[in-house]
Amino acid sequence: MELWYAPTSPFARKVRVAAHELGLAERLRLIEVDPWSDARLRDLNPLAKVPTLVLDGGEAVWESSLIVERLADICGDRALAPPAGPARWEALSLQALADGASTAAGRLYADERRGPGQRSEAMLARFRAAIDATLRRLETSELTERFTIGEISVAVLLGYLDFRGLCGGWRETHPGLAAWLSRMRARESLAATEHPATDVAKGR
Ligand SMILES: N[C@@H](CCC(=O)N[C@@H](CS)C(=O)NCC(=O)O)C(=O)O
Repeated sequence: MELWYAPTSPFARKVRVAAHELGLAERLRLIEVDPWSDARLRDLNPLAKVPTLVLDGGEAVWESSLIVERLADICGDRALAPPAGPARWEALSLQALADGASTAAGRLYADERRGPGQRSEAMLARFRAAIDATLRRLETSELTERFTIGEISVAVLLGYLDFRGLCGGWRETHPGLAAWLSRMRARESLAATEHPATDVAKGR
């Protein structure tokens, strides 16, 4: 299988962490791509986004949540993405919240780099508000030591905030979340998929 990815993408990292947790990392051939300029990606995925998974038979799968479901299905694992009941909704709900905040963080990072005339201060404030409210909600929610797709998405969100230097003081204002992340960071799946040094020039 191929995983078309960008090392800066939190969504691609989420899939890579999940692949490690599922024991599938060795089966993924990583193909680094710039989704903004590489036309090959749009041939596979009309949305031209990373991550995009290409299955051995050639089928392309887009959207990180769907990719994780496919990977879990391939190895018959039911722990990362529980199949039914409250555990499933909790995991998917947590994933959706963290992914939404990662989207806001990505847009905040990109828009902050535009000139004052080319960005909307109202939108920047809205992205910041979404991230801040998500962190507050996560601080008061019961994050467990389980590592479902929900917790993976939260860990990836926090890693992305650190990587982009967004919300610098979040550990001081959210000590429970900070302590949870430092316990989770011992996992090999997170260590093996760290974002690289920031490429500020590209701003992506
Ligand atoms: N909801 C998508 C988001 C993927 C996404 O936005 N990827 C970004 C990189 S972090 C991308 O490929 N952007 C290129 C574009 O929007 O054209 C997912 O979970 O896979």
